[in-house]
Amino acid sequence: MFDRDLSAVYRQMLRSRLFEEAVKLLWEEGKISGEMHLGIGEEAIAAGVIAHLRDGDAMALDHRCTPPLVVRGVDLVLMLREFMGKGDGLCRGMGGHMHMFSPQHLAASSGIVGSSGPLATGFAMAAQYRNNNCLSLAFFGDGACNQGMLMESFNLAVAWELPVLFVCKDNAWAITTQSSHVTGGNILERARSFGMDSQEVDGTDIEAVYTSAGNAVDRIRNGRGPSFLRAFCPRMQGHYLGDPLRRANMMELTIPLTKAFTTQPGAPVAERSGSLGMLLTLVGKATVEKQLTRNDPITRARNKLKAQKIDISAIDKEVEKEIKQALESALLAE
Ligand SMILES: Cc1ncc(C[n+]2csc(CCOP(=O)(O)OP(=O)(O)O)c2C)c(N)n1
Repeated sequence: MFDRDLSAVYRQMLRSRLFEEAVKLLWEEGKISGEMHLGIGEEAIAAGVIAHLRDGDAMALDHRCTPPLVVRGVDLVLMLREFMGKGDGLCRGMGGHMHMFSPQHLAASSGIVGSSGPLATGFAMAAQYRNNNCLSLAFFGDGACNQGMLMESFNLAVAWELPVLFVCKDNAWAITTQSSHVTGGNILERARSFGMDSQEVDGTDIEAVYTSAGNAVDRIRNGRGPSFLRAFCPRMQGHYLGDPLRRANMMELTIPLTKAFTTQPGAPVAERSGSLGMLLTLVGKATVEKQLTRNDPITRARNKLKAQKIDISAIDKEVEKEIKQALESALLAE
């Protein structure tokens, strides 16, 4: 049951979306250098899970850490300054968008895929030792589920009944690799095989995420050990901003691909055909992914609110203003 005003959770989702759209603008203007991984499409997961946290709970995050940090209340200007590599940023400009740390919020992220597992498990061990009824969250992708350190974390968290919620944001991709091509068995069954309470949820449906995460958090706070939540979500901006796979266009690819296929000498024809087939499948999937706006968690939340006759125009305006001001302040400090 959704026991909370959906509009409050929608506000958090929108804050994250508009903030990341501002980040995208800065990146496009060259004010943020290097790779930028956005969590656009993951807002319902961040807002629906984090809504159940209390003071003293911790978050260990991956390279798509912006939505959870925004939702948890980290200062937006400090984040923008950090992304721009400025000395007055959240981590003195030395972390960049992937290595964020806010001691006040007990939140840290890392670009080492899978590392949120051990980090959250270690925090959970400390919480258990202190007996303070706090818990930790680990956010990671489906690609991270093939990392040994994450499996080791599942194992110890179950064996020692640690208060940790493992959240897999499953977008079916790890850069250009489809998870299904490199994953044995089923991720949910894998988590269950450790003896861990494990559920699957549509990560674009805020009510479903909120409810599943709430059940898991209650269970954890009642001392029943860790839980695993697999939340399906779209990867709406590709792996990172400027992702060539996302921009790939069959018209533009035809000439270089034909050239590559016919150039001699080279690999045997069978091998070339296989590679060409694989490439075309990837481009096709990325194109379909680009068009899947019906999976947009923000649109879905708005539709739900509209169906409940809840007017969100005030929220929209307030959030737009908040993000605009954050952007202006971050740029003013130049
Ligand atoms: C230990 C490690 N191996 C490889 C990489 C390179 N890498 C960066 S992101 C990424 C894909 C991660 O996929 P997933 O966990 O599903 O997250 P997504 O990017 O799809 O959200 C990889 C392999 C890395 N950063 N760390």
